[in-house]
Amino acid sequence: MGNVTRDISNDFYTETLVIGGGFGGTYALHKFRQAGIPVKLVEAGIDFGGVWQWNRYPGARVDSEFPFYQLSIPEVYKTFNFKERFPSDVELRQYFQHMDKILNLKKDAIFNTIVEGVTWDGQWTCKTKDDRIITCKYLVLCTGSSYKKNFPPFRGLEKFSGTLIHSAGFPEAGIDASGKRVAVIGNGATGVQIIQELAKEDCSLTAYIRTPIIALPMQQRSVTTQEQESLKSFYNVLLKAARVSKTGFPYNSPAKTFSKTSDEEREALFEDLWGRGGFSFFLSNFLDFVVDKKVNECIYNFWAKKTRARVQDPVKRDIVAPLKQEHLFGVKRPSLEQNYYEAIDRPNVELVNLKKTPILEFTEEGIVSEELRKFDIIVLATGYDAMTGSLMDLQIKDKEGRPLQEKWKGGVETYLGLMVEGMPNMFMVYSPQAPTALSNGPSIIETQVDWIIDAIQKMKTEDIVMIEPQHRFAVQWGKDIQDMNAKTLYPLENSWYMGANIPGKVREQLMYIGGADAYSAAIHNALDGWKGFDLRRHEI
Ligand code: NA7
Repeated sequence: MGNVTRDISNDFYTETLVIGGGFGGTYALHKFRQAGIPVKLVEAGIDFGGVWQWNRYPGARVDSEFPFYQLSIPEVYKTFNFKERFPSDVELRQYFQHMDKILNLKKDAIFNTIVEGVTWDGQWTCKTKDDRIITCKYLVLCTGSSYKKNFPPFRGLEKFSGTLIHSAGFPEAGIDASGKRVAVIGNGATGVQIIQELAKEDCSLTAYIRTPIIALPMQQRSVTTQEQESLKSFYNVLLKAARVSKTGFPYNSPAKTFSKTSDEEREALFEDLWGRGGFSFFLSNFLDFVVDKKVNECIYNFWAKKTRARVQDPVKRDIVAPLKQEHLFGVKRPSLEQNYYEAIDRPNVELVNLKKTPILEFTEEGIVSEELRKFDIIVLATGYDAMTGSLMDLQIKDKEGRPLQEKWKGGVETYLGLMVEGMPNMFMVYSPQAPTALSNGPSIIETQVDWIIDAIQKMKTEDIVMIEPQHRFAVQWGKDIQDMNAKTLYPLENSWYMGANIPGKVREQLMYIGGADAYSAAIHNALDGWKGFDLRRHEI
């Protein structure tokens, strides 16, 4: 048999290749173009939007509040108005379409393109699933934290003959739940939104709950065009304030420490934060809840008191908001809800407490826990192989040919959450060992992308053709994170922050927990004088 010749007509070289077209990718594409650095973007989906392209489940919306969940690109924000304080997936897709229209991003983007195979031989070579080859000098991975779906290894999953659907796999047309028996497994940020939406429909809904989420009142509201227009002259300042804050939300932090406040002062603070809605109760609360169990319990008790009052059914009440604290507050991601606790109280909703009756197997007809329940539709709101899954799927090998999977077998190792040793000129955005999920997405993305562009500009000015992190510095970056983590309560909860939601994944803190402000200072300090980098200059 002769050699099959590859069609090379779609192969190309670009100085910079950006992989992923969500907030990170679109911002990178825009900024690289602005900086005059040639760039192309490839995206697995059909359009820009990242998670908002994939997440079309009933009730999908973001937990980050207006006006902070947008990019600080004046020509885009001046010409777009959101409708709600917490925009829906539909609105977010409209935002991306608008951004594309204003910036003409599609000119440099290729969709329906999955990269699987990335190697280095003096430049990066990326192979696509449909057998194209793209080579580049700089590679920017904007593949997101929540891309690789988690299908837990339930026994017999494949046997189910009804509709089995992951929350990130809903069809554009949605599903018709009317008159159907529907199961939702999981009550993370996604499960909460699906459950509170489906419960209103004429369906019989069963929610399988393992760890009850600590959900906070969203306090959704409409935002008028007039309100936005009058605020727009301050967006520049507000979005900048977001970037230099600890979490990407420039909320107030309480001035006093917990031990210095009276019971009355605490109660007043809690009431105030509760009323503000959004993440205020989480991010403006006594910060020592992350390290001190007593503080954590006090906050939990307030939450439980408020939440239990909303659930009439005593059995359901004890499942979703147990009186005695079983889970720590805020070290596993809290979520925002609109009417979740009223929704689960409805007679068409049944809760299955998986702590008492775990899922044993799936059958053709449904799910067996202590008994078989039959379903027409099963929704897996079971989350993602977060933070590292999308990077591993790229099948990247370092300059010695070692796959990333092997390099990170014993745990993630990055420098500054931006680069990996042995992978020159390759940058990551919204990445592990950066503040990522502990901060507002667009804010931390802008910090990272701007740093990458600064680094490349500096390379060009100084005649440097290649940068890569030094081993010692990368090891230290990870060690500092894990050392800091060990002093907190994060290790005590099974969260995806800790990689604990995927069987076999190394249990370690995947986020930089020192705050986005400290992170920004650290990465800029490293860039100043190239601390921790090996450099290769142009040979003269
Ligand atoms: P999450 O936050 O990972 O939530 C997944 C949910 O699925 C959570 O309630 C899990 O329970 C549950 N789950 C996962 N595996 C199982 C098994 N094997 N059995 C029973 N229940 C299971 O994903 P989301 O999609 O909700 O949110 C992801 C992020 O998107 C979110 O944080 C925001 O950043 C937006 P567990 O808690 O592990 O007991």
